[in-house]
Amino acid sequence: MTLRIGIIGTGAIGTDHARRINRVLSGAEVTAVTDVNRDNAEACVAGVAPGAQILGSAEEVIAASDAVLVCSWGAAHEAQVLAAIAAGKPCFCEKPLATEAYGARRIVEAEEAMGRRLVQVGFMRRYDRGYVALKETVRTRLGPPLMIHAAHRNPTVPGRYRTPMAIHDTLIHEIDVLRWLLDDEYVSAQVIFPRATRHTHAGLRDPQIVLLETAKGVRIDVEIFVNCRYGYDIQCEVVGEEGTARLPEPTAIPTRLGAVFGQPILMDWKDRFIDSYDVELQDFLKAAAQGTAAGPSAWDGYVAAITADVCAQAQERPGAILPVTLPARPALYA
Ligand code: NAI
Ligand code: ISE
Repeated sequence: MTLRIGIIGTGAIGTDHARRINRVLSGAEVTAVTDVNRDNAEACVAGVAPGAQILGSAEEVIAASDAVLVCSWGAAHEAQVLAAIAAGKPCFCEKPLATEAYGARRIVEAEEAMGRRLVQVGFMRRYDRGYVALKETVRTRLGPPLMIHAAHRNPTVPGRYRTPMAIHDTLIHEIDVLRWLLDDEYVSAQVIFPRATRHTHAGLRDPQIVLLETAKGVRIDVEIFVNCRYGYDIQCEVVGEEGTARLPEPTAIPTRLGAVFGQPILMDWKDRFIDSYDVELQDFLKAAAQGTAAGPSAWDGYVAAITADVCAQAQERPGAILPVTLPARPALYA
């Protein structure tokens, strides 16, 4: 059976997911799309989803599909995911699950009431070969992890990007993947601001350093620098009792040319985890065919949202160490 997939929000990533479902992955076809900007829906259909009808609302897409992808702006995710759960349809939601923790909690509660998992959150780094190998090394060879040094650097961001987005849009990936990497939970967060780059503006403090502490006592520093100019660069080094391990660099051809030893650096986030998007969505399609969801859960999205809210509060009080308090994990997510 070919799953009928609906896509809500056909901008950059919605269109890219439509392409991979129709051209790369197996078992599904994009049959319905919607976007508040109809031009974007038309461009998506014309470019990569010729078999899809353009519908007027998220609800119509949900009704017409076996499973849906929510790829709209973060603020719209909560209502659209809740509508998918209410209809009993598996739903892949791009990060963030909701822009504030209480929205994510409502999704967890709705899924619990339904009694089965229906939501997968788009934390694709858990599917990246580099992070998977790093996790295995940490688990088997490094001894207890003590510290993580990480960095999330973008060459530039759009003018509408503001200070809190460094947490909700950008750091959210590290919040999820580092907790997964360590199999641990956060207990506190702190934000400090170094000297600002001249390439930013009044609405964006850039760079920032977020310091996280876990229940097992691991200390994590994450640099977020979204106007670094030189490339899209994701770094992660774990320091354990017996040694250190690093996230591998993306494959690139090193050159010795003109008296320079060189290695290219990617500029676009779309290229950095391109394989992991394929794997995460294939995982979604496999579970959706059984009427359920796998992979990063609504609970993971909720924990990330709670942590992000604390980090955003910590931005308001630079230097203050704020507690991260998590509720008990429901049985559905054991
Ligand atoms: P975008 O701005 O290119 O596309 C979003 C689309 O959603 C636009 O076409 C917009 O018109 C549409 N839209 C907004 N609100 C809507 C609503 N209520 N109903 C229907 N359509 C609506 O943004 P982009 O980069 O595609 O991001 C979309 C989501 O994906 C965001 O939550 C973002 O954080 C996430 N994302 C995840 C990435 C990842 O690495 N996992 C990478 C990039 C984005
Ligand atoms: C973007 O929205 C993403 O999700 C990318 O994966 C991330 O690395 C980038 O910083 C965000 O702006």
